[in-house]
Amino acid sequence: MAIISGSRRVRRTPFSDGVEAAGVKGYTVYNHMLLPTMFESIEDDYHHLKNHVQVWDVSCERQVQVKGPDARRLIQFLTPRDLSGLREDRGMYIPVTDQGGGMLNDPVMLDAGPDTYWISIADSDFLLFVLAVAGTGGFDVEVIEPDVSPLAVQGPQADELMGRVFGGAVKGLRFFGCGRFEFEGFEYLISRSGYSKQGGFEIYVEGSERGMPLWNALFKAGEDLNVRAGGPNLIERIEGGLLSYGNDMTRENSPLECGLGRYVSDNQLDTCFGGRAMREEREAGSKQMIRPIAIDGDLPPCDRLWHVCAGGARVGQVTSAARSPDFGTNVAIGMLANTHWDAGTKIEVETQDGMHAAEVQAQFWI
Ligand code: THG
Repeated sequence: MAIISGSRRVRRTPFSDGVEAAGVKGYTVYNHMLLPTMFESIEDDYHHLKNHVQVWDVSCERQVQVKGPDARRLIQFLTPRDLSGLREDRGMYIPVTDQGGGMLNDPVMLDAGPDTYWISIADSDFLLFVLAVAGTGGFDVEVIEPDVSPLAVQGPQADELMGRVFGGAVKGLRFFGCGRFEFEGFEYLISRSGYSKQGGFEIYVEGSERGMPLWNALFKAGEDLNVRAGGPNLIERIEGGLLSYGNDMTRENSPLECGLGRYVSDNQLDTCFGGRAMREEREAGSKQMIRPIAIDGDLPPCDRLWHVCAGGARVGQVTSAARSPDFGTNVAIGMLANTHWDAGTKIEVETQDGMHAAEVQAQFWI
């Protein structure tokens, strides 16, 4: 593919200078912002992520800040996940749907202070939706995109590196736990989370001017750990079954079809947006579901939707696929009809280069 032309619409991030100095080789655009996807090669970055530690510019995980007396009530209206367990020291993954139960976004939400929540969004114009619901629903809230840019530290040496920069206490965070930790006189909100299965943290950097000093400090402190710049890795996230909104799921899909049923709470379905549709689907059973799929042969890049066929009929689609060095097969994420979603089912995948034999897996490669 050709290079991306920069402009104010395709926004730079507070870390873009560092990303460029580190030799970024590939970008995608996410929430109208640059997201680095490749430094050495997808495979080299993959091995490095699994063995060392990487610093990721995930500024494109923009925050929708909802603040005010009705903030909590508004967010509970927007998600089917029961938020009664929300604590200020824990983030929560919350699916959000339209009125018909179609996925609009799958963000992470955090308590960012008194009556203030940050919704760390996937790639859809979620701010517009929240603004409209808040305004027409009479919720007493202010909705903005604050100057906050997540910086992720991922990989087996993430604890060591973060401890060096923010102090050892940060290593005490549990999965999705969060707290404030100091660096150069400012307290950063940090959570143990991130878009990989290798473990790590996300630092919510408030104030663009703080971006490069923190970036540089992490690289300096991690020199002997072989720290590198990285980004969400295609192969690693498919192995781990991490879904990408807009790609593996869209408004065409419900949270249940996406395998996110554990975040759809029965006690919210009478009151939340899209609840009736989700209840009906839960009672009737889903017609299709996200499944892990192993595909044979040499694959072209999965840069479009691939049809899945069986016995001459279409039974689903594959939306992410890559060769996995560690598992010696092509790993893939697909949406399969209930007639063909059982583990062990043989299917065929139609790529731009032809048909490939494939098999439904019992679980992702974790
Ligand atoms: N971190 C932050 N914001 C984000 C993402 C992130 N916004 C965009 C995108 N990623 C949102 N999508 C996801 C998808 C999966 C997860 C987080 C955000 C995730 N899932 C855990 C898993 O599948 O293992 C389970 C989470 C749970 O059980 O609560 O981490 O990565 N800030």
